Amino acid sequence: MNKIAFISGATSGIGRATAELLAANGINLIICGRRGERLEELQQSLQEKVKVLTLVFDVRERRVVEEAIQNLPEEWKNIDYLINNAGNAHGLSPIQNGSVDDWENMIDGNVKGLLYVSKAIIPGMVAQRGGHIINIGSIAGKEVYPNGNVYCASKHAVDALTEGMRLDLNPFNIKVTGVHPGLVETEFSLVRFKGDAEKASKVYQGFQPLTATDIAEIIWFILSRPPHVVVGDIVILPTAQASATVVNRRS
Ligand code: NDP
Ligand code: 8X3
Repeated sequence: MNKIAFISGATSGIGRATAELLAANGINLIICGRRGERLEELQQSLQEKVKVLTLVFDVRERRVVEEAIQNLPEEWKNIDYLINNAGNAHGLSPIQNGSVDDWENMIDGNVKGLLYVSKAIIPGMVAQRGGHIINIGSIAGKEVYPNGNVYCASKHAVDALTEGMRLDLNPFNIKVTGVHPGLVETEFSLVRFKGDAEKASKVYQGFQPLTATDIAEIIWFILSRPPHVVVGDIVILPTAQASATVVNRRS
């Protein structure tokens, strides 16, 4: 079997675009998310090119994640690439007004979920003495912006875990990369603002944001480097964005 990539959060945005680009490059895929119908549609559209396995789970459910990965069919067990992409922001409020449910959602999904998936997949990479883990962080993991508090904290944790993984997995020839995008137009803001499409669209007004495909192309570039090269850490911004808070908007 050709190389296998495991992509969490493949039902939308960056994860979906990455699945499409990896399939175009002959990489077999394990695609995950909570929305099973979307995973099936994606499987249908990619399976002429590569083998595609779908796993429907919520990354916050530790036992479900463990069981799904432990029970992978034998031919799917040797995962070469892990793209830890599942995650979202929930809310944008000053800390004193924040919702504890939103906080738990972000910490449980963006941090603990990433750990549950990694914990289940890393032993196979250690046994193979190889593999590549890409953690999708954010500019919010490099800087803190007003009202971003807990989302920023969750992405700072992803940044620290990426460094920790690179250090600990170094003896086993496992590559670890942190990919940190700025503003990418996906369903991200729709989720952050709980389905308020007008509020979400304003985030991307007056400048040209990144697309999910822009990030997928960077991910494929990183994965396709020769064995002796690893991109450790990369921040990708729209040209109009200079920092988490400075965006050159026309209006
Ligand atoms: P989308 O909302 O379009 O996609 C998020 C994906 O994550 C979906 O496939 C969703 O699947 C999955 N997901 C979210 N929560 C869970 C969960 N609890 N269990 C399983 N899957 C989950 O947003 P993006 O594509 O933009 O986001 C992808 C990653 O990129 C996230 O980690 C985000 O923080 C990061 N990022 C995004 C930026 C942006 O500006 N858009 C910038 C920087 C980083 P489903 O709902 O089907 O479960
Ligand atoms: C997503 C980018 O700036 O909305 O991580 O936090 S931002």
